[in-house]
Amino acid sequence: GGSDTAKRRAGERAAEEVEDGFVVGLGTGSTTAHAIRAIGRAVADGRDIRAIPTSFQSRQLALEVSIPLTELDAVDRVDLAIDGADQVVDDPDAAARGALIKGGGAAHAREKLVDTAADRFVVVADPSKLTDRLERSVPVEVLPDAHTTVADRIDAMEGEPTLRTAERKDGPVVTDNGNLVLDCAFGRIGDPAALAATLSAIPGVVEHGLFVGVADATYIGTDDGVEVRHY
Ligand code: DER
Repeated sequence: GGSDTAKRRAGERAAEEVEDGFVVGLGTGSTTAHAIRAIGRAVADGRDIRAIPTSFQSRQLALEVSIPLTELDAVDRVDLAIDGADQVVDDPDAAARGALIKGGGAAHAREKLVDTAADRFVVVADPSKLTDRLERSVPVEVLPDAHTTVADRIDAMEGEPTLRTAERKDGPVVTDNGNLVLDCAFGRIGDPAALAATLSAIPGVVEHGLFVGVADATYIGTDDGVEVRHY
């Protein structure tokens, strides 16, 4: 992935949007981790901020930096969500500008829930995530019983499904929700909205990593600054 300096600049710039009294959705991954640490510093300075984590990892880090935690069913609104991405469409002329592929960390089900529940959702990324067309594999979280039936449907759609295997555990990655992940290679995705709708309709699919039309902005960290894209 990109440089840690770039990731840190993006995360810290997004954290500057957090105001006193905010409820903030905390995404998952190494770039958002910088935002979480910055929010921890704001809390230490006396800011009144509550956070809703999107994974075991983001909850652990929020606890580590003492950000008070809450849940969706305990708040009236989520003011801002900050999250990373694996790919961001950055072609100014693309209809899918701002579309994302997420799920590299297998946290995309709760991420999409919190990111879309927020009044404003900003992405934090380094330049290596930018693309003119989405083309990475799309992570699809599936009920464990459904991994073969969903794989068959993905095969029939010219997608190449691979059950995500764990590194230091025998067998597959198991998500925070107790499900499995199929990484589905469709090649270059011309119409992410259409593919997103098709994937969502497959029985056994819990959530997929196509985030289309949900991001409000992306902060792109570089080695000497931060760029912002508004959608
Ligand atoms: O899983 C996700 O969607 C994460 O946001 C992730 O893919 C981005 O992780 P990174 O910031 O460590 O690249």
